[in-house]
Amino acid sequence: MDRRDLVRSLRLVGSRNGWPAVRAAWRRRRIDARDLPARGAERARVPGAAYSAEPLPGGGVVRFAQSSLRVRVAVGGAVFCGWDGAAPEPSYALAGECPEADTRAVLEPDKDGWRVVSERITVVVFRHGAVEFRTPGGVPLRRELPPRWWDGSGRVSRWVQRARTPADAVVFGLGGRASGPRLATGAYRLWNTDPCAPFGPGDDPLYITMPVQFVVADGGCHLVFHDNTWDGWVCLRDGEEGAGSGHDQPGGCEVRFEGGPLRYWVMAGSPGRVLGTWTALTGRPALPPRWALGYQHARWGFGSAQEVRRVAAGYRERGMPVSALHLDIDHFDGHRVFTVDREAFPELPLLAEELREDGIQLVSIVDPAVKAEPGSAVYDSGTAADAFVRDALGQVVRGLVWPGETVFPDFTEPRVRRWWGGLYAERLEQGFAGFWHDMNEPTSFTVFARYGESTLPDSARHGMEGRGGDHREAHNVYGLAMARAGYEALRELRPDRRPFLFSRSGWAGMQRYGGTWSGDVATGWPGLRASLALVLGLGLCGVPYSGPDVGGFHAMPSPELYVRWWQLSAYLPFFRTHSAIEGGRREPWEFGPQAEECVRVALAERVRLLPYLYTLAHLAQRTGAPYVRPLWWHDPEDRRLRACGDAFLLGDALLVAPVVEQGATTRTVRLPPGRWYDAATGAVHRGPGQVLLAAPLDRTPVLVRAGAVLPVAVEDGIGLEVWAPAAGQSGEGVLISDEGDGWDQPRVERFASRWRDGAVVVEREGADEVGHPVRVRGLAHNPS
Ligand code: NBV
Repeated sequence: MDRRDLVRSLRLVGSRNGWPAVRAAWRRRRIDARDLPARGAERARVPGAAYSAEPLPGGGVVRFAQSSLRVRVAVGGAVFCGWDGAAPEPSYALAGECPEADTRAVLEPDKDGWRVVSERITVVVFRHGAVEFRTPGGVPLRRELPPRWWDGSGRVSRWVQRARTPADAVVFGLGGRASGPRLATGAYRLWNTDPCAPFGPGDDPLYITMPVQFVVADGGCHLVFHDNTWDGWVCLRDGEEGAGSGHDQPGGCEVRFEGGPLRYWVMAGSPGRVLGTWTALTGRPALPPRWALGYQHARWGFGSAQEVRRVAAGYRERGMPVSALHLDIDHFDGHRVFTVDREAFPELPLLAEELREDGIQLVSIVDPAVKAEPGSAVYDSGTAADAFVRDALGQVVRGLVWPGETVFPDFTEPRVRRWWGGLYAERLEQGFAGFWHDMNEPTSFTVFARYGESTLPDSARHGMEGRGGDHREAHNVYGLAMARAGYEALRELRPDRRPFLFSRSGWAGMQRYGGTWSGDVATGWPGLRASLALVLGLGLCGVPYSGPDVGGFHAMPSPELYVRWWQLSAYLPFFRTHSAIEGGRREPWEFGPQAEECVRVALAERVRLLPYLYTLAHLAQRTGAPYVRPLWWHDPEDRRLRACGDAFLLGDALLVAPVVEQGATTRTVRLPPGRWYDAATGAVHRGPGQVLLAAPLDRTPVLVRAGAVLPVAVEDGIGLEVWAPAAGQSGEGVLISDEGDGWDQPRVERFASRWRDGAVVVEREGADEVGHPVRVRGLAHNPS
């Protein structure tokens, strides 16, 4: 048992939930001991020698002595590999139907075995089951060694697959990892987990795990996705470069699963292309309503409508626009989901209306666990709908969460999703405009991890879309399926609005339904750094909308830390202050006048950049490209950029270098190639290289790409801020705008900037007039 677990467990035992938690842990163990099939004898297996191959649309099938491999290139360029007859469907990750096979790709004999040549990847299948993926130019991207299975009873096979990647390859992704964005040598578990304590960079796994690796190497980028929802591990080993000595050790990756199919997808190309292909396969990110890009404020423990009004008034009086206030579980009646504490929050719809008139939306937390309490409406209707997870003997499984003894909807059952979705009608009637899914790993309190994890029993039964299965297979997609239930319901209940939903847990494809946030990130400088790692890593897994609890979740940050957290988050998609009930307040005026002033500057910049951020939201939805991108986005072959995880590109135009070290008043910034302007001073810097920038407490270093045309808010609408291109060069920008909600086609305006007759001019594609006020910047350093 580690120290964290001990501390957490002792704390829980000492609390009101102490004995119920001991009982719940014991019950969970007993159910699993009774119902989980014993592992029994297992038989190890490898594919053996290939004996035949048959071309099929998009590739073909190679038959080995003890297995078979189907290779299928899909339209769009993603390559599917399925062993032992595994097909792409059914899959929780795929959005809709599996894409058609690209019939131009065919399986043909090769000197090593067989190969499938496609537009972006060449796949070579070796005679004993190794599979190599190469760029069209023949550069190896990854080589999968023959897999190994351990076939057990009940059709469950564990399996392991090792791969080699180039010596210089670095890996990102695997969901939300606090230690990232670049994932170092180590073992990463694939099991969505509530750490049940504030987390920092050393804590793993967390709420969102995904078998998605984004691999970047000099020879090219690729994404590999093992489409398997079971418990597993990915062990990464950095390669070693022999500094030209010819002794390069390849990088290594070992993927193990406790069951489920051995099937995976590989896609390659530039980072933008890879994410385009990935989100074409698993769904484009949902477009949030415009207000969801504004600054938002949450608190566990507002406690009453008066307090909500007081906080809203505080922001209003100080001229600090807040776009949403979030109500946590304390607004429920006894922590029961889909209820309201009517004493503390009488007439919630009225409060919502009042706030809306001030431009503030109300967001509601939604927990999946339902208090097991006959007579309460949600429990009774769920029982009537047979909605709750049962054990193998047919008893409803009970756990322990905030309201006490609880039961858990089985979101992997379509009819349960419909029942659950209907409950959002109550939330809409209360006036809520957005939804915050929490505790959906799912979490059920337990003591001492060795008596079981803080979730449902492994043997608990799930519908799995009619196929039937147990929690070992359903666990990782519980949050994803809950998000689906909420999203689909909101589309029906409020067809003219775009759903706004973010979920603590999730899996590959969750971006179709909404975004996520950090969860309970620890207050402290390491927590601040972890916040950025999470956003960057999730973006590379296709989930572009996320952000941390600004200020950290559990304790009061120092004014300096609070300011730096604000300054980072003002450039992240989801921008929300939040804290635990005992974590202190997060209103800017609680941190003294100097901090308040710094926050005011950061907030003003956020507001100014809204048209740009909203354009990035539209671009994410159209292309899968995250708003927040690693510095190597356009230059993946630059190893120094790959090593840099404490700065990022916001879209194509901005490079943000937040201060994440206590006491720092300067910071070094690594620059991608090109000409960059310091947004504060206008000073010019040339990349590639490294510069030292001033970073006093009231400033985040931000650089702007020369030639960028940046849509920004100006007094009466949207203006264009143009940063002079380098001499003889041109630049560009795009503005995508709409009503802020709804489904109407947005307006897309493309702009180009260039030098003409000694002046910088901007033109709009296909139009004579630019149509927006233009401000040219960076001229002082460009004598014409
Ligand atoms: O609902 C209370 C909290 C919430 O404030 C937080 O954002 C979630 O991550 N919730 C977790 C449950 C309790 C955590 C200790």
